[in-house]
Amino acid sequence: MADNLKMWKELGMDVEHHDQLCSVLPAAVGDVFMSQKNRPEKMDYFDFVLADVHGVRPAELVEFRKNGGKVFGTFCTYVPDEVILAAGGVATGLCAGSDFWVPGGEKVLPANVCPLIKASVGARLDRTCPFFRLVDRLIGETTCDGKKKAYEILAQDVPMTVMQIPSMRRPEDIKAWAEEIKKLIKVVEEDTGNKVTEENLAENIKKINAKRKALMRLYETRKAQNLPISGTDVLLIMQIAYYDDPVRFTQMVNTLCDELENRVKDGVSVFPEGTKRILLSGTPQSIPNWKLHNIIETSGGAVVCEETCTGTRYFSNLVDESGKTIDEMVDNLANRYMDIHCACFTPNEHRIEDVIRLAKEYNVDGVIDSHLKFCQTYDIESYNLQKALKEAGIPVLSVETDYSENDTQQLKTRIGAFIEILG
Ligand code: BJ8
Repeated sequence: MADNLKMWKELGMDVEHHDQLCSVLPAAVGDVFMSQKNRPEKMDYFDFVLADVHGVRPAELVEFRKNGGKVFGTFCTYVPDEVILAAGGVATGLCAGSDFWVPGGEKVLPANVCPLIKASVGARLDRTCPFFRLVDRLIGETTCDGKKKAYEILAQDVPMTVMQIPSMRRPEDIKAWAEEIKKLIKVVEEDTGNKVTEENLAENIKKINAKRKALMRLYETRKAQNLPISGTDVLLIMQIAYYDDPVRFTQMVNTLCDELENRVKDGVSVFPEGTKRILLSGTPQSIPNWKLHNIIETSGGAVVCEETCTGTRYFSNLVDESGKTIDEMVDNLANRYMDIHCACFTPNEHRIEDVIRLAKEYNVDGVIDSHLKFCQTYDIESYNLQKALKEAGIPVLSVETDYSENDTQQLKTRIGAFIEILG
């Protein structure tokens, strides 16, 4: 703790204000995670990372920077970590998930902006998150309007590169995304002083594919009728995926999967029989936003899959590893990343197909489609998604939420009632 304090001060953080966040987190962690029954033993690594979320990993990154390393902060699943790693940099996800940071964002943003954006801006400008303090550069992207405009404000405080993401997926759009990746290569090369070569890019494509494979393996275990792990625990793993060292993280997920696969074989379940299987779709749940999972899993349901960026959208589809030249590898990266089905794209029928396919593969009883308040793209897309799910005979509930506790009681009532009527 004393070491953390020293580090936070050196990072220029507002430690008194940050203390307020530190004082509520342990209770929240206890309520949400430690109260669960029969958790897998190998969750211990992820619990350890969470217990010192503003200490362990920031300390590693501070050390990395002392030795000349560069850290790049990202906000979206579309930004290819492979390129940053190939230049010897470190990528760390920065999307913020706590109401604590929202007032800081509202000092410079309108109140009717999605909480993820407000919290992210607040975390940087209020100096209450070590990750936001230690990044050398932010890599933004033009996904939704709120993010785009917020980046203009953040760019006044920290070096920023914004990638121009297409909003359609025609061949010319994929080509345009490949060009953006090439521009990113130049930026990271300049910042790090290291060249992205065929060798190091190929190596890092393999590294991130291995991470995706580990997460695919984790999700596979959730298809079993007896659930070896809760959705809340998986959500925590997905949140940590955005900022942990990728090689260590992959190893830890695979170790956990060994235990989970044995649990599946032995018929061990963390939920009683009759628990309803829920697929959660929509906007991501950034750390420490565990609200919906917690409500669902304390209301007679179990989240068995997330069609979100803190779920399947993060790891679905591997990058083709056969590229030999930088151009081929960049094309392969562009193809894989353009196959993420975010509601910022139009048309986006593949996302709707994904949700229906996942609902069947995970044998769910119902889908809860969620979006953060003021997220227009996911809110509007919910109409077509609900229509398609109803046509497929899959029960669906649409919910809107934010990071506050104001709607918790109402969500408990609605989600509880929805779970009650499921088969
Ligand atoms: S690929 S979901 S990480 S954009 S919730 S900030 S869209 S107003 S987070 Fe996202 Fe990339 Fe898409 Fe995934 Fe805007 Fe909506 Fe807020 Fe959002």
